[in-house]
Order: sequence, then C-alpha cells, then structure tokens
Amino acid sequence: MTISPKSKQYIDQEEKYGAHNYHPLPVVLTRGKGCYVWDVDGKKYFDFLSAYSAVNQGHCHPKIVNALKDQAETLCLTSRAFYNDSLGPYEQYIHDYFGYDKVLPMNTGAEGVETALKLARKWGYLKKGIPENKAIIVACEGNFHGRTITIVSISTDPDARADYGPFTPGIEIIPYNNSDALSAIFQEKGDYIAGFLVEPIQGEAGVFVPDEGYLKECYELCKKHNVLFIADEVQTGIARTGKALCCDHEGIRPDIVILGKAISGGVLPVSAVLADDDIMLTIEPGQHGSTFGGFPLACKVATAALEVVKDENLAEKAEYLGNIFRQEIAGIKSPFIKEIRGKGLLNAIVIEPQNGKEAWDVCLKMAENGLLAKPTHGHIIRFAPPLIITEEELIEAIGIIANTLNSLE
Ligand code: IF1
Repeated sequence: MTISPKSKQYIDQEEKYGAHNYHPLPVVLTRGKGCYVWDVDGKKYFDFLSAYSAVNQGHCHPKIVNALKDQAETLCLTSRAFYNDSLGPYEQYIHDYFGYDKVLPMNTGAEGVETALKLARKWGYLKKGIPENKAIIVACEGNFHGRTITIVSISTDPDARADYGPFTPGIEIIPYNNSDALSAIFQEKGDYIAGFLVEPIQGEAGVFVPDEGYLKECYELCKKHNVLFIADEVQTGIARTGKALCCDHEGIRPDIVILGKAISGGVLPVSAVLADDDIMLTIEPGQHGSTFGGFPLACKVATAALEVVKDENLAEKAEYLGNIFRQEIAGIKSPFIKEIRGKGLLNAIVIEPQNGKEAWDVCLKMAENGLLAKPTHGHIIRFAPPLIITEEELIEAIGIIANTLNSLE
C-alpha cells in the first residue's frame, strides 16, 4: 500500500510526538459522513469499523452534531457540585429508554466497567453480607472490558497485562460460553461472589457469539446464587447486534448494564451504568463520581444519539442487514474465508492465510479498494459498519471485500 507524502507527514508526526500504544493502518482520515470517511488525499472509504461500534449512527449525524453545537454555546460543564437543567431530563430519558430505576453517568467505557465493579462490591458487602474485603468478581477468558489496572487484572490477554502488576485481587476467571463452569465456581465460592461480568458477545476476542441460551443459563445461575449479572454492552449495545441491547436477544434483564461508545454516536465520550435502586443506592454521596460524568454537553449529545437510534429504526436495520451480510459473505468462494460469524451488524471473518497473505494484508488491500476494517488477534477481521448504511451500500461494500479476497489469491 503506497503512502502519500501528505499522509506520511501526519504519520511521522504521530511517530515522533505521540506515544506508541497503537499500530494503526497507514490511512490518515480528515472527514466523515454517514458510513464514509475520507483521507487527507481525498480518497473515500467505507468505514467498516465505526470506531469499534461507537459510530452506529454514522459519522457527524446532523441531529447529534446540532445538539452538540447548541449545548456547547449554552452550558458545557458545571461539575456535580451544582444541579443543572440537562442532567435530570437526561436521567429520566435513560430511565424511560432502558427501564432501569437509575443511571450513573460516566465518560469512557472503562470507567463504566469500573463503576459497575464498585457497585457490585458495595452491594456484595452491604446487601449480600459478603465479609469485608472478600468480595469476588467472576469474568470470562478472552474478555475485553477496557484498559485500567483493575480491568487488565481481569484480562487473560498477556499483551494487555504484561508488566502492569501487581493486579487487583478478588477476581476469578472461567471459560466463556460454558455455564457449567459458572455453576461450579458458584457452588465452590458463591457466598463470596458479588458479580458475574460478561460481554454478551466477545468483541475484541474475535466476535465470539456464545451458544443460544448461554446468557440465560448464566442469568438464572446468578439469580439462584444471589450474584449480580453484569452485562458489558459497551460494544454490543445501542442496536449494534439487532436489538437495543444484545441481552434482549435472550430476554434477560441484567442487574447492571454498562453502556458506552454509541450511546453518544461517537461524538464525545459518554458511558452509563444502569441499575435498580437496591443496587444503585448502595453508593452514597461522595463515594463515587467524575468531573465530566453526565455533564450537560454529554446529556444533550447522548439524548440526540439515542433518539436517532429509535427514529431511524437502527436495531431493526442491523438485524436485517446483518443477515444479508453473513449470507453474502458465506457465498464468496475464497480460501481466505475460514468462518463468518456475528449478530446484527457486528460480524467477523476468520481468515485462513493464503500464500503468505494474512488478515493484515487483506485489510491493507481492502483499504486500497476503498473499505476500512482492522484485524483483531491476528487472523480475525471485524466488520462493523455504521447501522445507517443502506442495503445498496452494503452490497457495494461486500463487492469490495469479495474482489479484494479474489485479487489476493
Ligand atoms: C482501544 C478493543 C474493542 C469494549 C468493551 C469496555 C470497553 C471496550 C466490550 C472500554 C472498548 C475499545 C477500546 C479501544 C478499541 C476497542 C476494542 F479492541 F480494544 F478491544 F472494541 F474491541 N467494554 N473497546 O469493547 O471502553 O474505555 O475504550 O471507552 O483500547 O483501542 P473505553
């Protein structure tokens, strides 16, 4: 893939002045609109990553941008030292939208996960009666919940953990997609377990969709053993998998829901933790918070972003277009395609390397052909376009994927 002088200038600048904590595809973007982005040389691409499912509503959605602009000229930030006329209406909107008593507003997904873990521990001590400092959180192998020290203490990915110890105690890891393993740990240590933290689909691990019924079995085990079922819907929520929340597919109502990314349409960092009063009110004034948590700008942007999801029927669209995507990809006869899997418009192709060409090479070639996607864990390419993509655009994009694979054989 040739890198233009203009692009190279920006890449070199990041190399020289920025931390090296990423290895991006060598594409330098300058504009986004709907399901498209443009690079600094004016080349147009389909965005099939959507900033890891943060841009479900499409880039620069006018309704969301206008909400941002209006509030930015009115009142951006008050801190929680005072009330304001944005937070209450937003909290009630979230209550009405998702059906939980209360929301605790934060900023990044990781902060949402940390908040959920703190809530689970608080509830464990104050309501379940777990002995002090003995609370356990159970999580799954292959998880990705963010990058803080406690969250990487939960991770099983050596790259995510190396040289970040010592790690947070009180964590037990079990295999994903195995409710017997959950039952066993509950039998053994259930009295000390406050919460079970799980992604309804493991995104980073490679879009692992668990067996039908897995989540429901885990939910019922949690009920039986008085353990909080904590759903990390940061990536799978907000219509991405064809329902408002991925857990809706199994008709379960998590005790705690963590939202992030597309709750703000990818305009600014917003996360939210949903729970009913018996859990949420275990945290009292002064026991948790954040400068920007639930700030007026976020309240207005997130409200607009969630209205777009409803107004434009994005969950139904993701369901319908996701089926087309998997069907069409399955129809591509290519030795590169080992497996196609996903739900709604969160999908991944498992790549079988061919004549030395791997997933990274496929992504470079797709970029040349006008479609952006990125591998995860080496050989899996995630495909997650904005949910506002039309059927015609989807078919055109699938054509790019097919032509790229064929050209590399
Ligand atoms: C990066 C991965 C995806 C998440 C789930 C919490 C968070 C994430 C299920 C934390 C964030 C992001 C992080 C971002 C890339 C992306 C990612 F590749 F890192 F793993 F999506 F799969 N729960 N995922 O997926 O939310 O603090 O980032 O707002 O670190 O490069 P955050």
